[in-house]
Amino acid sequence: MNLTEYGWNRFFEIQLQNTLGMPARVTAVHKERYEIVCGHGFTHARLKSAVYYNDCAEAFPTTGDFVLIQHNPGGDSLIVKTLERKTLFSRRDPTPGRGEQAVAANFDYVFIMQSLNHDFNTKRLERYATQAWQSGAVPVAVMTKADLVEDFHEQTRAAAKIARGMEVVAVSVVSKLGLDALVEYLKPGKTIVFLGSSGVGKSSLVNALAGEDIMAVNTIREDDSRGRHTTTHRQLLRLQSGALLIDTPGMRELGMWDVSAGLGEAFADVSEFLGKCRFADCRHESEPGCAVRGAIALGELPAERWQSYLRLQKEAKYSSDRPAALREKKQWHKSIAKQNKQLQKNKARKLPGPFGRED
Ligand SMILES: Nc1nc2c(ncn2[C@@H]2O[C@H](COP(=O)(O)OP(=O)(O)OP(=O)(O)O)[C@@H](O)[C@H]2O)c(=O)[nH]1
Ligand SMILES: [Mg+2]
Repeated sequence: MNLTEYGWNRFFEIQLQNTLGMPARVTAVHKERYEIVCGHGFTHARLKSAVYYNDCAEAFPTTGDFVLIQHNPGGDSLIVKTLERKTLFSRRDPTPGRGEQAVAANFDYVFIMQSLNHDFNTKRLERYATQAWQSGAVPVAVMTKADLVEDFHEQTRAAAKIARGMEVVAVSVVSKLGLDALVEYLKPGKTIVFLGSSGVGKSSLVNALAGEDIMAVNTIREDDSRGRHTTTHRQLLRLQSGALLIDTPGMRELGMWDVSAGLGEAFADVSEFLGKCRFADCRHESEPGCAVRGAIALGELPAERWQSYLRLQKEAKYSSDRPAALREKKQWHKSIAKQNKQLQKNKARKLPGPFGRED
């Protein structure tokens, strides 16, 4: 088995200097047991506890990670190192207090999947796109089940509007619509991660692109049209074309981890106006010469986009550094109280307000 068939490339090769161990890629994670592929083919592995649990220096591997192993032909191999990741998708761990959870690693494209009949939601698409840009990969909006709606052009237009720079493709595994458009992403050695709510058709699309039923698929619930969480673990698999796909269990909401870098790309239309205000520390609230509020007033920036940007920025800050966010909030309330106090004093003495006029 040649690991280049599983996405191994120079980025990982150069990390081998002065290290011991055989390279392998994680294809699935089952609690403490890992499915891996290495030069000897498919096998299982466990973490070397002295490395992962005692000095906590190594990141816990996730699906798609390249690792170094001590190969054991008679049983489970030992994972001794997680190689630096080219891209990473992480979210807030659903278990409180556990911080960040790595969802998938080392992918080139993120298929953000929503179904056209039930699941389409521009706000959620916006969140996923921000996360995807943050990961360092290229996002593609894949709108599924096109055969179940009469006209989807309004939805694809809405998606394209909020997801600038991201291709939007409507697909159906029933009518085969749009599958051709996805073929350009299925290149040898490239990895694509499929993300989206349960029941949107991630595994169905994996099967359609593979040309065979590899992943289990289940009908959605009739009462509330939700999926049944059929896929229970993240699975990396290789297509005939040489492309690598990571199917994931449905994730409706993403606990945002630090997405500050991704925000800039997902909200390029907003970023354009940032840093152009008269005051460098402008909060874009009531300051004169604010480029953001000016752009909204002139219709150059939709107010909704600005609100989305603020919401995601606040959430990202809160989840990545909660104590700092709370400190900042407290400080902000203090400064408002101080300004109000000054205003009352000035009014009593009939002095101009902070903006050089009677506020
Ligand atoms: N009509 C139609 N049904 C589809 C299409 N794609 C998927 N489905 C159906 O949607 C249901 C859910 O599909 P899955 O592929 O299991 O969905 P999933 O996103 O993998 O769900 P989880 O594994 O629970 O996250 C199944 O009944 C599929 O047959 C499509 O393009 N058209
Ligand atoms: Mg599935």
